[in-house]
Amino acid sequence: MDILKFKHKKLQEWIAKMAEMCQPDNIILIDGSEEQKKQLQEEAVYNGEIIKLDQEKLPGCFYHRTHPKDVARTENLTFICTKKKETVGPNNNWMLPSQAYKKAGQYFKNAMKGRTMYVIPFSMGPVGSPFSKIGVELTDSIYVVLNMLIMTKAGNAVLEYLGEDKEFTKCLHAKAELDSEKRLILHFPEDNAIWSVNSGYGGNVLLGKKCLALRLASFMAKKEGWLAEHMLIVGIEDPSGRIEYITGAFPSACGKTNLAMIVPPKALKKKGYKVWTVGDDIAWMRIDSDGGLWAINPEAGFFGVLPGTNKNTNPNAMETMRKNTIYTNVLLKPDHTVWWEDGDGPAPAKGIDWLGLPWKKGQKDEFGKTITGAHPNSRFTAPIDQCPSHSYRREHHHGVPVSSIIFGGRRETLAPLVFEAFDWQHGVFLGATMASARTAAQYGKQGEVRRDPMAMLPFCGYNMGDYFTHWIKMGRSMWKKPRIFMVNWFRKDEKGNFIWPGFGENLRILNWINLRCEGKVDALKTPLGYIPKYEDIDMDGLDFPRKDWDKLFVIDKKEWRKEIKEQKEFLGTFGKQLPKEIWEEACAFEKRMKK
Ligand code: GTP
Ligand code: SPV
Ligand code: MN
Repeated sequence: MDILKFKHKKLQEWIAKMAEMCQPDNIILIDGSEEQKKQLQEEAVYNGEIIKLDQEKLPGCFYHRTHPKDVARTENLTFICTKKKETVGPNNNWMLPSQAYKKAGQYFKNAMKGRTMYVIPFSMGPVGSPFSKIGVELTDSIYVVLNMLIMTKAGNAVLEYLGEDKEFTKCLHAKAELDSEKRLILHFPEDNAIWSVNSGYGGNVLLGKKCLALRLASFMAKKEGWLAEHMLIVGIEDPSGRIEYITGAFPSACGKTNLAMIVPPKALKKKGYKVWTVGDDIAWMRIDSDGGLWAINPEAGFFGVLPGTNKNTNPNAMETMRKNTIYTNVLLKPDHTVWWEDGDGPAPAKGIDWLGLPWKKGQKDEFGKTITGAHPNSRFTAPIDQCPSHSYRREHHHGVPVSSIIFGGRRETLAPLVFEAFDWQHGVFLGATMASARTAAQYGKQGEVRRDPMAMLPFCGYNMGDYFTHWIKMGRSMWKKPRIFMVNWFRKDEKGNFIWPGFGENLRILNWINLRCEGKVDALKTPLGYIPKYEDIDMDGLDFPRKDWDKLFVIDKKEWRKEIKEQKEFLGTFGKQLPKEIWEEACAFEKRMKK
């Protein structure tokens, strides 16, 4: 085995050490060239790792199935490894670094025998920007390499930037045997390292994404005074040309990608509203010299949910994935194109499902349940700049100014369509007590409501009590604070139907949010916060009567009192680490609801 030579000594030594443990047959450097990418695609097609789709209908597109027991992030196998257990808080699984290295080391040992180790130098954010972070991922999966080439800026330019001694995150990944019993996703914030073994799925293995850009970055952000958040970033341009940028945190599979590329309803488009997509999953935010908060998206691609995505719900996503896209865990049609539930067009008569089994339309399992062709967490990986609404500002190293932050979740009852926090501290409380129904993006009981503060429960790399304190401090350091809002597109009526049409129509709500930020519209005060007046929402082209609107804003005080009890119980789990300001907000809310 010949080891590549690098002028960066630490990089050289680290690769040698990891290769010594994993024993790959050879080592290949990912240079970021089109030529090498094509070669890797061919090789992966040849060895069956990916399937080439119809290159006329879907140019540059490929298909991949992950192991049936490896189709979503596994939070129970994800650990933050620090010297002290208190550092990670009740929100994380913890392991002592020495133990973690030892345990995973057994699984990595000889894991790449007979395989190639790929070395991927990558940048989260523009290469060379002071706000970007560099990582190097070692992996034995071409699927991972091809995804990283879309999701990050990877290749020679990054290596050059690293020079002889610049800092980078050491990321090690091996599929190994894909054994779910031996799967571990380990983070070492004190060593700036990540080890992931026995998985081949998304957030578990594209180590720049959740592992670096959220878990490790949140840890760094706390120290350095910025925010690393699970947020979309979108700009809304009004007919006068003014653009307001909104960032939004919703838990996994709760609508970030959709909102990031929202298409204005016809009547609003005609008036001149435009949308600018900056990011759909992660935002890094810093306070700039103007006293405001500025956001960048450290990613270069989307890793988006497919079921439910179609020409009507998200036309920009459909356009984005027409070429150079990797489709994971969907139905493969006989003509080598793909299909998923609630996608475009009727279900095909037959195909090969996400498990790799022959599939027929309407086929039921032994319990009479319809067998889906695509896994509910099936996804597409596509470059952001293929999105028709992508923002030219995405490449600016300082990002875009944030006017408002929205928090949201999937609540069938209780939570109104939208309301505004009284101030920053109240907004932090709203984020801290957010809850949402569990989706297919994580293992666990689907539909169960769980607390997911700022949609960061699975991604905050340290004690969330300290994280709330950090948020409060950030507010104090800004003299141009974004306003904070809560939204819920998912409230249902007695019959179980969504009351609000959602998707593109959500722009009407974003417009109200922007008017609030510009001080152009007043609102109604409720115990929850400020809610819009029906007449202040532009309903042009939408038949949405007042009686339905009112259903979206019913405040059931009895149910809310139950909710407050649960909120307080949850906040209590952070013990003395919980900032007193948040507890005071909870008590104040309780008092308002008693009146
Ligand atoms: P992650 O990539 O897991 O972080 O998810 P995400 O937050 O980006 O969620 P995404 O936009 O992919 O949406 C997930 C699911 O919610 C899809 O099936 C969408 O069709 C559905 N969805 C998104 N927006 C709305 C909405 O406004 N109303 C309704 N009813 N469904 C929505
Ligand atoms: C999420 O689950 O929030 C995702 C998908 O964005 S993954 O990258 O797999 O974490
Ligand atoms: Mn996400």
